[in-house]
Amino acid sequence: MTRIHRPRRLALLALAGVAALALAACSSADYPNSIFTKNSDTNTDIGHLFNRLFLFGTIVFVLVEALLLYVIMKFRRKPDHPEPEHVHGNTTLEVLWTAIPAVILIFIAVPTVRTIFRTQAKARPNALTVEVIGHQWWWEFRYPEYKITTANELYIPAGRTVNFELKTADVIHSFWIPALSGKRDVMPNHTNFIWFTPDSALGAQVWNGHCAEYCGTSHANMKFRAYTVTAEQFDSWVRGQQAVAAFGAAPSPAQSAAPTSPGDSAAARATASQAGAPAAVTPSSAAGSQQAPTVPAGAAPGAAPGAAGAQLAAGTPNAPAATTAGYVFPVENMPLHTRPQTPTPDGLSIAAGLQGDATRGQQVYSRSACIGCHFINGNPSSMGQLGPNLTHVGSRHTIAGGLFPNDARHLALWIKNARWMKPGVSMPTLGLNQRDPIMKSTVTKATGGLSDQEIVDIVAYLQALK
Ligand code: HEC
Ligand SMILES: [Cu+2]
Repeated sequence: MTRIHRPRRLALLALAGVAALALAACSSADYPNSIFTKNSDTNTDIGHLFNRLFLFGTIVFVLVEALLLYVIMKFRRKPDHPEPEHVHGNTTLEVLWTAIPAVILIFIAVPTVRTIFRTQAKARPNALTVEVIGHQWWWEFRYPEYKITTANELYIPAGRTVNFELKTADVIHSFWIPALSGKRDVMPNHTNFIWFTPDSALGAQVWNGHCAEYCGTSHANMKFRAYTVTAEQFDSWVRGQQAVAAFGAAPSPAQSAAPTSPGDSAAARATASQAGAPAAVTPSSAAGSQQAPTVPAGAAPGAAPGAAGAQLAAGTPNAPAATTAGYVFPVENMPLHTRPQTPTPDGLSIAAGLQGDATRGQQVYSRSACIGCHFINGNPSSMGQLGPNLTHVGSRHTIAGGLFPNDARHLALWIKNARWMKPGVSMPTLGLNQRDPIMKSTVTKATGGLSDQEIVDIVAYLQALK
């Protein structure tokens, strides 16, 4: 009994498995990180190659299995059958089973080698160069052509070939945007390249990027976002990013009326000169009319209430793109799979009801440890190179390697205790009375600890850096 039923049950199981696999392969829309896309020349090429190899493989599999089953059935042992004839060598057969696989290999090798040569070739000379620098555990993106440095958020124009120069500040990482291209290692003391052309039909969309080579404690937290945008949006974004930090927030009424100390008036002057820089603050809409008039400090439309007062409501997104100088991908257009959902540590919080003041925040920031690690174009005291460039941090939608949304609450918690939010980071724990998980000590006033009010002020300043 069982002897008859067992194979049938196995066959049924196998069939169910195949059916499940076939179903799973149905819709690529449900798999936003799938590599099986036609979003770029590279992925289209690799997809063609994959399909072709899969087809050949399937044909060979079906033929071989059919033959096998046929032989098993046809020559199975039957009662009273004589012992079959013993054969030694058959030239025809041997030539055939050498020649057929050789031909199959040629069919596989030619398109494979051709695709390798195509994707490994040098990028077109007119390609957009983006320098990618891997850091433990975040991504730096530089556009040498435009003199832009940003972090964790990559903007690339759809339809133009982008040539990535891959470098690392420390260990080996791997640069990967699955839906747009293959991955490539980022090696110490060596520049690797990878290029692709996002399909011109893509328009403004956002894609997930990952580090694909284990690089230490927070490797899994080393992600980034890639925005494909139209050529016009890209130009507008470039102009916005090239501008000096757009900190045009009006000083609070008390300060603008009568500076109380030389320090205050110096800060106010600094603010005014930054706001007066070309294209620093424009009232333009998202797509950006770039010739919008320069707005003097104190009269920046939209900047006064929005930038000076950071709202600490959970998940408050940045002020809408209306206050930005250049194009920024609209945060509300980000699909769920590109929005960080990382929980924050239980027990890490900021006192409720605090109002941030961007001008005060700029002062606190400019005399804190921050300036030794972060660069802000337009804030002469902030010249550090170790951490992400914060010149336009307010125009980014995520922070910390795509780990958290860039809103007031997450920024404040991050400044308070980055090492608790993301294990292993070199940014120190800075909140007063917070425990630094790496130093295993408590932050005090003497070690530069920041009060919640100071943190909220810094957040208002950072959010004003559109
Ligand atoms: C010892 C160097 C160091 C100091 C000091 C430091 N940071 Fe950082 N900061 C970093 C590094 C490194 C990262 C990236 C961490 C990561 O994502 O893995 C970072 C990330 C950030 C980010 C997220 C940026 C982004 O785009 O992801 C913000 C905002 C930030 N720091 C603000 C501050 C502020 C404000 C201060 C001072 C109160 C400060 N940092 C002090 C090194 C530092
Ligand atoms: Cu990495």
